[in-house]
Amino acid sequence: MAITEKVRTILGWYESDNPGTKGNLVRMLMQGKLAGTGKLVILPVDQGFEHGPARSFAANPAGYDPRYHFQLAIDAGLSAYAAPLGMLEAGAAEFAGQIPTILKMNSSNSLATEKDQAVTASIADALRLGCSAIGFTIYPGSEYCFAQMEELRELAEEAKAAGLVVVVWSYPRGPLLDKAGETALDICAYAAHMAALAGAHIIKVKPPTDKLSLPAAIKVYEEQHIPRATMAERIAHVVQCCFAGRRLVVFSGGDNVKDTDSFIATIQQIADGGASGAIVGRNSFQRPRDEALAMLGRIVDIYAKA
Ligand code: FBP
Repeated sequence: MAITEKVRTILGWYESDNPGTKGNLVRMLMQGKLAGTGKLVILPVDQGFEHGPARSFAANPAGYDPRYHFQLAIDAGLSAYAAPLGMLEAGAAEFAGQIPTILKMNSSNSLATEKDQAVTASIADALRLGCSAIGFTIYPGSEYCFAQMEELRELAEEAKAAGLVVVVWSYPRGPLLDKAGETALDICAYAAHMAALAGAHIIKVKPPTDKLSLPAAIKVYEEQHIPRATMAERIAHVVQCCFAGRRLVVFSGGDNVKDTDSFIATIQQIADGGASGAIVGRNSFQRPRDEALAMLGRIVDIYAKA
């Protein structure tokens, strides 16, 4: 399929990348129902590590089977499917070539007391499994953030040399930040910017609230009247902080929201702010399959029109 002008423009943002990496970006941007639009909807299923199996899959037990998620992403016409090593190994051959995959390279878990992550896969794994991208989480603000950034540097260098795309989950947490601080606008924008600086092709952050956290930043946000009253304004600011919109920035879904209409309304506001797309895990796979497909269809429609 010929790429669209929109996809060509996006490829132009990534000036230093080799044909392999650009080809893998194209694979994601030309996949599924959003092919050619420059937008992405991704299914992430790494919550088994992050939150444990029952918290992740008991609500919809079909999700205990890794193959369920490949099929869900394919049937919903999504752009890519992201998961840790074992999940991808359990379906990589059966679904080969049907959906671009992102190998989640590091994970935390709810039993750990430290805000850190273990690297649980390699670039060789990503290539062996035919992945388009690696995914890596950093926790800006944690005591371990420098080590995490250094791990990312090494893996990103290797991934780019091998022609893979680098997706960075940038989730602020640590002693300086309470729960409200983790999603405050200045912190979210800062975390997204650091992911861009670390060389991410695709940046993944949580949708920001209208709170501000760092005293030195609050002063600037207020003096410069940076708009933040609406979700769309806040998203626009985060996107601007990622090289003036010259990086793909996708926003995560969060806990399962029972009221689908209010969840969809939030996604609409995020899209209105200029997001590159959505990466929605629990809100997808914790719903019964029919409901999940209907809801993902609504998200895809929003981005198709954005
Ligand atoms: P969700 O849509 O389920 O929030 O998934 C997005 C995600 O980034 C996952 O990849 C990750 O496991 C999870 O959020 C982390 O959530 P939290 O920070 O709430 O533990």
